[in-house]
Order: sequence, then structure tokens, then C-alpha cells
Amino acid sequence: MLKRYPNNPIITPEMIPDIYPQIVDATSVFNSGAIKFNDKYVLLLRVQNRGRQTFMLYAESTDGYNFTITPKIIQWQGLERLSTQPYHIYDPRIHQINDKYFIMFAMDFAHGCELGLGITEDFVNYRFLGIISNGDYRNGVLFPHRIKGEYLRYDRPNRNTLNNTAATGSEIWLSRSPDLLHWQPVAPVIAGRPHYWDEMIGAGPPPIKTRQGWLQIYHGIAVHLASIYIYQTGVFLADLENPAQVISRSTCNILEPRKLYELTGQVPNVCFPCGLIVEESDDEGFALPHSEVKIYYGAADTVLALATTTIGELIEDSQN
Ligand code: BMA
Repeated sequence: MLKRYPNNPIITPEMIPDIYPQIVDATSVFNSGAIKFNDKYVLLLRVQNRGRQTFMLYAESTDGYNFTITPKIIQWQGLERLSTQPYHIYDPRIHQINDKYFIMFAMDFAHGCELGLGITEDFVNYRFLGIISNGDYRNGVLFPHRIKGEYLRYDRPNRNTLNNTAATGSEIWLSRSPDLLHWQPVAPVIAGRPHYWDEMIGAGPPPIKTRQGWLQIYHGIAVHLASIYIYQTGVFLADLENPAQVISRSTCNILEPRKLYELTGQVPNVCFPCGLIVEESDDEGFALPHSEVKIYYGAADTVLALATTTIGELIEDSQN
């Protein structure tokens, strides 16, 4: 199970600087991407203002706990070329492939939600590369290198409609691409488990490469309870050569809303992980078993929180 950082939440709306005229007295800061860049912990924050408009802000830290937020809204060069502008760009996942950083995010349009891809080399200039889903999708995460010559990602087609929510989904899929821009589905990977904690599901932060396989943290939503949807966190382990093949999957969640900041807020009962940092990997990029993992998660769609674990514990969790 994940351990909460005792001084949670680590970023609250009060810490978001006013950026006139868009952000004044921010409403929320939650589902945020994370990566190590130039020995700093970097977050791309999902921030909302009182108009419930969405913005992305950069934050950095030397220790992973105390962040400085840059008072500048991230602008995606090239977005203006889209014929229809999205309402929101949100839930960023950050990936390093060679010396480039790719950011995959959800984009809300009138016709539904799509996956978008952006790139940065310096976390100062950001370029929008395009919409990379065919149809309604969310929760896309890239693998850090090609496997058998192809780029891979986990994604989540939105094929289920619940009361009062955007379309959601009960299957995580593996998709493949020759160039990161054109994707096609390969196979379903895991399905929701009706009546239990993870009925609807979606990938969380990007997959972690270990000697045992790809560790994937995901969120599961219990939707069978009378009055509420509960967003929790779990983990599965997938085959290194064929990530559509699941080796083991946690029976129970490893983080669920219990603390006040997870139980109350804009959307109650939500723990939603989007970013993680693995502290120690070997020369070939495999995470070390004793390595600490810092997991950044949105709590109640209002604040950003941190939970920690180790690679060894995550593998064990996936087997229980
Ligand atoms: C999901 C996504 C997340 C959000 C969660 C809870 O469907 O939209 O961004 O945190 O719902 O509201």
C-alpha cells in the first residue's frame, strides 16, 4: 500500500500565484504530470480558475516535496492551427524519450475527449504536435522506448456513460505507432471488475520498467455505490516484451480516499495519480527493487498530494 506524505497536501490552490487576468484566487490544483529534469523534480500542474477554465503551470523542486511555481501559463505553440479549440487540456503525463519530453494529455471538445501530444526540450517552450486518438479516449501513457521497432502506449477508450459524467471506460488497451502521431489499437490489457473497487479504469502515471516487467499504476472507480463514485489506485505488472500480457494485478486498491483532503472538495472521494518519480535505476534503465517511488496524485480534484512506496513493494502489491 502507498504511504501518504505526512505534510500532504503538497500544493494547494492558495499556493498558486495570481496571473492576471486569467488566474486570480485559483480554485484547484490537482492531476499533475511529474518527471526529473536537470536533477530537479518537475511538475506540470493542472490548475483551474473560478471560471472553471483549465491552465497548465510549471513547478520545480530540489527535494520532491517543496515546489516553486512559475507564475506563467504554459502556451502550446501550434494549438492555434486546430480548427476547433478545446475547452480544456488536462491530466498531463510527462515522458522522456531520448533527450525530448513528450506530454500526453486529455483534450475536451464538444464532440468528446481526445488524446493530445505535446513536446518540450527545456520546459520553457512547448509545442503541440497533434491529436493522437481516433475517437473518445483518455488516460494515455507512453512507454519510454520502442519495443520491437514500435512506440507503444496504454490508453483508455471512453465507451461507458455514467450519470452526470463525461464518457468513461472499463478497459485499458495497448496501442502502437511508428512515429508517435499515428496510432492503432493492438489488444485490450485489463478490464474493469464489476461490483468491486475498479469497475471503470484508466492508466495513471507512465509505466515503470523493472527486471520483472512493466509496472503500471492505474486508477479504478467503484461506481456501484448508491451516491458516489470512488476513485482509487491499483497496480499491475505486464510482460517486458509484450505489455498486453498481464503477469499480476492487485486484488485490492493500494490507495483510497480516507483523508479529509481526499474526501471533500470539488469532486469528493478522489485519489487520481498522474505523475511519478523513480529515484534509482540501473544503467539500462531498469528501476532498482529498493528504489523509492514518489507518486503525485490529485485529491478530490482540489489539491495535489504525494504518496511513496518502493519498486519491490509495488511488485508485491501487484501479486496480492
Ligand atoms: C476523471 C477525469 C479526472 C478527474 C476525475 C474525477 O474522469 O476527468 O480528470 O480527476 O474524473 O473527477
